[in-house]
Amino acid sequence: MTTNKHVLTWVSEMEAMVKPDKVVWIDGSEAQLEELRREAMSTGELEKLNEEKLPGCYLHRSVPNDVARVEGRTFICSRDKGDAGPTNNWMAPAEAYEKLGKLFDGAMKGRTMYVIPYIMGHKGSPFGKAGVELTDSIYVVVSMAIMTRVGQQAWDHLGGSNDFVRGLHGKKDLSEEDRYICHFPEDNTIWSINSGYGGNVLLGKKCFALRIASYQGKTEGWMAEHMLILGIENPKGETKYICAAFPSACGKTNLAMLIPPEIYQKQGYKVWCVGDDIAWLRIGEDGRLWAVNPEAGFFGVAPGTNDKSNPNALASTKKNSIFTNVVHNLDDNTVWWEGMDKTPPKHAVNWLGQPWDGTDGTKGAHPNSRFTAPAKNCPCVSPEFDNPKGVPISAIIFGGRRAKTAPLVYQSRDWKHGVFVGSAMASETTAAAAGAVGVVRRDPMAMLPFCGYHMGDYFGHWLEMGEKLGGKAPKIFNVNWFRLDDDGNFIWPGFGDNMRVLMWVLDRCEGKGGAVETAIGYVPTPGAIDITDLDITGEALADILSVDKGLWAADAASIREFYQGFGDRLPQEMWHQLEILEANVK
Ligand code: GTP
Ligand code: SPV
Ligand code: MN
Repeated sequence: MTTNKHVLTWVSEMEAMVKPDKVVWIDGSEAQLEELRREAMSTGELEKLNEEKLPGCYLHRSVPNDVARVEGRTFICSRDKGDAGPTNNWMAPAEAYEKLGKLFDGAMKGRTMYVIPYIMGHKGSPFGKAGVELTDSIYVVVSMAIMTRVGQQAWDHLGGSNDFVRGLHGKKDLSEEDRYICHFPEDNTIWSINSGYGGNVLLGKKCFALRIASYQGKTEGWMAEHMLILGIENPKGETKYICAAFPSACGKTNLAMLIPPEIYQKQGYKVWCVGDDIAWLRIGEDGRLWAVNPEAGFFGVAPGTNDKSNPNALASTKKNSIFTNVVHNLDDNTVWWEGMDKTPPKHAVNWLGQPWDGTDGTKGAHPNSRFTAPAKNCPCVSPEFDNPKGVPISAIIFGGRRAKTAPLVYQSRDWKHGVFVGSAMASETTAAAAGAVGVVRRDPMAMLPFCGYHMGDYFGHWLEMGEKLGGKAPKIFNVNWFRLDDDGNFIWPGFGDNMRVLMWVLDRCEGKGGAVETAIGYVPTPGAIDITDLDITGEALADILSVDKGLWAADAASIREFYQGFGDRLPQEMWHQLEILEANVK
């Protein structure tokens, strides 16, 4: 418990508004969490899974209209509308507090309000930040205990300070029409109502660690990014670190814990996972860019995760994990999802809670069904995972899901060009957010749904960070694992074999690695990417490394249109970079 008067005052104000029957302060102890899990089992909110096969694991279902982030109901409530920028929904803070205040009024009557103290980052670290989430959901409490560092350590970290993010979440009646996820960056505050889905309600994650933290980073001179962090250890025992930003459900968790192909394993290469979704980046005393993962767990996409595509993620879910909206296999009380193996369980319940045996052509698991697993479970979790200093970054990789246009990999000419490449990222939409799937949209730095302020200013912040980093700035690359052939098949094998591309990236960081300069940047020479043992021809590789000027001219036109939306807050440098591309593809 805490004596922090800022916390106590705020909690009692919120309590007066939501009027719970009871308030329970979460201490992070296993005994308290176990008591809560038991209570959730008695109401059906959680179902206990097979204790031998999946010890400490639970199944959870959200309601069918609440299975993904809701970008249309997500707001940035800055005082000045202009500060939210053209890519965010905006509501005036006073209006949002009033509107949601009415919804929250008495919203916890007959319920318990849980007070969850947590840290994003590490206890005692100047880079760790405290948050407090109030919620009426046990699912949220037990998930936050996996995803963040919860309990007394957060009170110790905060001390008497007022510097904590105030998160209020209420399930209310899960009404879609009155669902709101509102962020008040100038007040360090998040209010979320009428949802029970991960990204909308585990407020430490996207709401705090990206939307609020990106604003804090801009103000305080650091960056909060939608990036995985991984380390590649060479046979001499030296480890180089890479950050990569891909949009939701475009391969961060998979890349973050990849298993190296045999050719690299034999030589002694290893891959270490520092983080799979969020990176907080700062300039270290040595002038380099350093990254920490502020989270403590993985909230990963279940479908497609199997012992070939991502054995490390699968292993991470084998104990103390929560599965949401997957198939419940009643034969042995375990879970299943599409892409786990080829045989759906015969005697099962689908994500909607209905009997299902995989024969009626419907999907058993929701495409955005997820696992919530402690990072410590991951067989390749980095020895630096708990290091509050983080790890030094050699390369930054942007990437998206694109059937055409973007080659397998290319390197930007320099940091400024790299910022342009990130700003012009485009990707096909996925099931991670409500709405159409497979539509190409611009998603700068994979931050479109997560930047808590004007994105023109955000590009400016990237450029400024590059100025400060100077010659020590990481090199910037772009990848696309998702190029399709004429029959709609992925050309590149992907997954573990993406290591072959990362090796070229690291080579380039050391001034090695063959490359040719093209209209869009440096592309590997044939032979610079090792395809030993791969079922891909040199021709096919050359094809996915090719740069089609016609397609890029069309892309440049679409970037110009996109840029126009940012008005005069788009840095001049971005226009300059676009003009270079336009000239190059003419
Ligand atoms: P969020 O948690 O939503 O931020 O997603 P993420 O970026 O961590 O994506 P994740 O690694 O969970 O991958 C999402 C989907 O992409 C899964 O269905 C994967 O099977 C698929 N995927 C990941 N990597 C590759 C790849 O290299 N090639 C192909 N073809 N598919 C991939
Ligand atoms: C994403 O959608 O990018 C996720 C899942 O990582 S959520 O936490 O729902 O945002
Ligand atoms: Mn994500």
